[in-house]
Amino acid sequence: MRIKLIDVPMDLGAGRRGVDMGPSALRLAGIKEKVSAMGFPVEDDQDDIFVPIPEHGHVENNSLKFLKEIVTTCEHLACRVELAKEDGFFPIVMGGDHSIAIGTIAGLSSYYKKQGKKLGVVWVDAHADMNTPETSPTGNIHGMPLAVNIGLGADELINLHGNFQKLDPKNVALIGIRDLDREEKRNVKARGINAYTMADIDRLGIYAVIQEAISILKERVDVIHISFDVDGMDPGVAPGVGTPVPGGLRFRETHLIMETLAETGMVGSMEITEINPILDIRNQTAETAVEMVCSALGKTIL
Ligand SMILES: [Mn+2]
Repeated sequence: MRIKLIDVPMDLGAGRRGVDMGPSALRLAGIKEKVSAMGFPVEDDQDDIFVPIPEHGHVENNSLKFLKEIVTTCEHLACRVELAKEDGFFPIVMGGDHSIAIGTIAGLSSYYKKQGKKLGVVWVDAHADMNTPETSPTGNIHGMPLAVNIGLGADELINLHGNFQKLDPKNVALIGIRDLDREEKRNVKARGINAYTMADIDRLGIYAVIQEAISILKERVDVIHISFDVDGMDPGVAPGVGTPVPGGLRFRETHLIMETLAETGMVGSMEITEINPILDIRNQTAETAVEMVCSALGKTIL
């Protein structure tokens, strides 16, 4: 397995500055060295993805802030991800706010569609990211990417990198959620997403939850993408995030999700989002995220 690292230093979809430094924090935490040390060749993507800073962007619609800029960046990202897959790489996309998932998943979906394969996604997050411009209280696009991927939301976003539905909602497992907007809850329930709240995890235990999610996906899909919003973890483990919510996944619980996914042999790509180094403590959040990446690639304790 050859790995390609793709940097997306974007914070246009978030409500506060700082997650644009996520790729730097992950590199400083040694993502390249640690993945290389597992025996995988790691390459950097040769083409920098252009991301304007918010000060140079334009908010034309308060329900979809920085829409034009995010569309341009995500389209570029979708092309880079698709090309990486065509060249046989396992892409690791480093965000950036979670709106980058619109680009990552559009690129993956386009690639797998041509291969006749079905894409599943494990989405680890404190939030459901299932808002639409109508339901979002903020207009920040990082609260919308999962909705967009299943075909809900602004046309410019859902038709990005091809006019087709990028993801079947039944092929999504949403894990760790604990903070949803009222209307957003309705979107999650109505669309048939396999959602596992922190209350479910408390009751069943994380191993039962991830096993159930995997057994559902195994029946339905050929490959799995991990969309990892680090705010899915508890703020005690991952304090450096833009939107911390108490009561999240603990250190070992998060590892076990990744380890169990790696055992399926179905994971073909991953993205890490929402690391905010300004709010972090000595880069601990990025360091933890790198450990989770290694687990997702198959690192085991023994
Ligand atoms: Mn998210």
